[in-house]
Amino acid sequence: MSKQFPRVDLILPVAAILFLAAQPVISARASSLPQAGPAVSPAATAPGVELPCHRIPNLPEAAEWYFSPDGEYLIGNAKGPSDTAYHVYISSFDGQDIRRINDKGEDACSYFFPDGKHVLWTSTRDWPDLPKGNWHDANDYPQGAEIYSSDTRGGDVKRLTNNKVYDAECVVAPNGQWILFGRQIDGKMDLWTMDIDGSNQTQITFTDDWQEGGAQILPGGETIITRAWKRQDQGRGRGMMPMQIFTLKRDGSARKQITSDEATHWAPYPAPDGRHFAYVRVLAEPGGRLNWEIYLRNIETGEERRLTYDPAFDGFPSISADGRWMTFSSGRGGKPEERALFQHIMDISSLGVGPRRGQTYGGERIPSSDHQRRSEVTRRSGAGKYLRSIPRSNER
Ligand SMILES: [Ca+2]
Ligand SMILES: [Ca+2]
Repeated sequence: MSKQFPRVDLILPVAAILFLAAQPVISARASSLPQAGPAVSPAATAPGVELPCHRIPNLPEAAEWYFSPDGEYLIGNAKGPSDTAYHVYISSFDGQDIRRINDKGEDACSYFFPDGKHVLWTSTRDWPDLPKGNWHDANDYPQGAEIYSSDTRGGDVKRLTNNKVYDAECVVAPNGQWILFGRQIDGKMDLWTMDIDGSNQTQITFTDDWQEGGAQILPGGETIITRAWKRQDQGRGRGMMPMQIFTLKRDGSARKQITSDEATHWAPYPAPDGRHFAYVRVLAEPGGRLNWEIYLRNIETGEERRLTYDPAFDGFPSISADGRWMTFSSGRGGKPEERALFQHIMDISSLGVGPRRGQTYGGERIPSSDHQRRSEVTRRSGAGKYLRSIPRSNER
């Protein structure tokens, strides 16, 4: 993940987390953040108001979480009291039902299958003798990282990759038929796809200069959104490491650069409307202090709205299938010396990025069955109401 960067990865190896506060986190998926952010317009750093958000109760230090298809649960990395490393956990939306999925090795990126009954995750559990590596340093990614699927209680584990190279940053396609992931060979990161049983592993990017990763799939199921940095920038010191966001088709064709200014554009996550995505921009505040903030951007027009306004790290945004909630990892509210990240949920229902009929980005259509499923997501458990009943984590 990120090199010399603040790390708090999600994937984070234990010790890594400790730094977080002062230096934000980054994860495998998001990996490699630049250290010094590019200049930002004054408007971007002006005080603003956040939508209501709440910290998920009971979860220990956590980062990089994703919603289940029905929005009732989330999956991500956390480090519980008895853990010596970050592991994959599943938590209910309200933090009342928390389970560890794996307890061996060190875990990283995870994701729900659209059936809500299976999950995908990354771990070094089967290579205890390989060097641990560093999830944040692209020059030292854990070569023992493999991708697994299991049920939502950690049973029925199936290993999908088996090699001594880094495999991580994995997501499942909206139709549940294929998996998108990142693999690093000879220091080069590229995107790959495979069937859900691990067969047909296929490389889809072949870019010697750009290092892709942290990719997601748009709701139509045919377009991928990813961030990438240039290999030549990977060794940059405390200056900056520009990152840009691209879209491409699932076979690697039709590559298109979405962002262009000299900034760090990191951790893109598509909204269910197929037209917007959330991402993280690293701001250089007055005095040179870095601040990771989350933005929502229209893919085609480039119109943006800043969603977080907090001096602490805010990153790893992901959005529920109904477009009502965004979860993200943040160091807000903690003591500076703790440097820990915790998982928060923001009510973004007012932004109108939920499922919509008709064409999405690139002329794709969300399959009607999937559209219906996303539209029908409701929180029958009342967890959303519960969450709203606890103090906001951004009350000012
Ligand atoms: Ca591997
Ligand atoms: Ca922030």
